[in-house]
Amino acid sequence: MLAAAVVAALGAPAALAQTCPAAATCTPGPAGAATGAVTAFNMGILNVTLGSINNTTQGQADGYQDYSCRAPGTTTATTLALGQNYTLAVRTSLNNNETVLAWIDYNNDGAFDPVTEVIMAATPATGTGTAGGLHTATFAAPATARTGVPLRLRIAADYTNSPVPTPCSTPQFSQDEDYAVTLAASTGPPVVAFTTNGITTCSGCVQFTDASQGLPTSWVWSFGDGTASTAQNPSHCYAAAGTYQVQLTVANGNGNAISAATTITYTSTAPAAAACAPATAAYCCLYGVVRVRLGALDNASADGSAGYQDFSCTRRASLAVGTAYPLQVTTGGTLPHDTRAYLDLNNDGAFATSELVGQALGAANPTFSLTLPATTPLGQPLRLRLVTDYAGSDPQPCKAPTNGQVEDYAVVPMARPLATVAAAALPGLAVGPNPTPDGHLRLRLDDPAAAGPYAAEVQNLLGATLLSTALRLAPGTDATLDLGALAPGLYLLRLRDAKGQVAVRRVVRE
Ligand SMILES: [Ca+2]
Ligand SMILES: [Ca+2]
Ligand SMILES: [Ca+2]
Repeated sequence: MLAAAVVAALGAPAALAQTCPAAATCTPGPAGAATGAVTAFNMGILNVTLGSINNTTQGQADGYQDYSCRAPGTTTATTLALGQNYTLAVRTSLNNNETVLAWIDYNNDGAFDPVTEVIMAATPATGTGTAGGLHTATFAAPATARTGVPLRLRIAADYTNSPVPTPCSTPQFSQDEDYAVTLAASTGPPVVAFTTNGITTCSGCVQFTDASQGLPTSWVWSFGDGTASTAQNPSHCYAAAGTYQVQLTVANGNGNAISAATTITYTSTAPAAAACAPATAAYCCLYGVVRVRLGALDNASADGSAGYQDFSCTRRASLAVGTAYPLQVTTGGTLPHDTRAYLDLNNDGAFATSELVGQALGAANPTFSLTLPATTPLGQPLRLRLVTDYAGSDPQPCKAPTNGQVEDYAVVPMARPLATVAAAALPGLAVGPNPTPDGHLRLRLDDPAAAGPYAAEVQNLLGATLLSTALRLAPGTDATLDLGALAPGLYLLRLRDAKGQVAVRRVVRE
């Protein structure tokens, strides 16, 4: 121990300086040894880039390749700074999908720790066509990693249907390659950044995660409500609904940096919590909900592979009561689905049979018509639940889908906008006195063609119906309405004739 410490303190003589990474404790074999000839599948690692590494090679037929021990300045070694983000890009064959993983032997012991030394977790290819076969991952070397010596970078690739590669496994169809990475201490001030688990919260609590580069050693979070934290990754709960500006200040031995403000919105109006959250039992075959459109809401999401998803806090549609809206559900893949939509109209967290608002059995991509009853209380968000599963599955609001998915959204009932009603209808109708001091209104019709029975409703500006009656309009005979029970204010008088045509007048009760 003492001798080793002395050697480390003195440094190794320059002539003996390590120019290659520590020998690997394991070496993957070439693909095909167990399964016979696999060259026809054309898999393999064809190009690797990281820092100054840019190495284009042949694929699987090369077998395991150790490119790590080359002269400095070659395209198979690079120097990176601790704590800074770098992106490793690995291109594999276009012919077959491959899974790629990568590790750096940060402590230079020749072995790859599957947790602390992984820099690319199992990553499928992105891109199509000539951009296909590309695997990327961004990572930052930890403060504890060895600096100043070449460290072994191992990249493992194999067919997606083969077992996920480990640092020591021999691939069935693809290839492993090793490179060299030398780490250097971080020399500049930190670059500040952070993420959250959502900038809109309905619980009031937000998880903040530091994403700064340059290995900061101190953190000061200002949550915008007069409180602060010096934790690296704090969780914070706001006491009152509102919007808050959050800033993070980080520092290391070389300086500090202050983030721009991120706005957090705490909305305390949320649908009642759902009584059940059905998980997908056995996702399969691209079943699920991948897009929902309703009013101004348009939400793309993962299919049933993501299981139950609750979007009811952040994904809301404001809908006017008494108005029909198309609810478009895009189902995953091309197979037919059974889909049902429920709206928790009484906001009790449960979905009664009477709250089924649409269903489509044995169909892909259904569109439902959703109309909120005119009596729906305004402003309170209601939970909209979509359940979808394979055709013949008879999905239910609290039944776990076999292959499909349950997703929740929120619908916010709003007053019917004036623009949607025919204010110019019934030009021959006079309503007075308006304003009315005692609530009595006379309705006088000059147009004989418009004579007949009418349904009359008086609504407040929130769309709630306060008075509903039937009356007959005819020239020479005034109809009367009594608004005497209403509070002073502005109201809408809606008159609907036998054909369903609607006329609206604004009336003021003094
Ligand atoms: Ca290769
Ligand atoms: Ca190691
Ligand atoms: Ca209910």
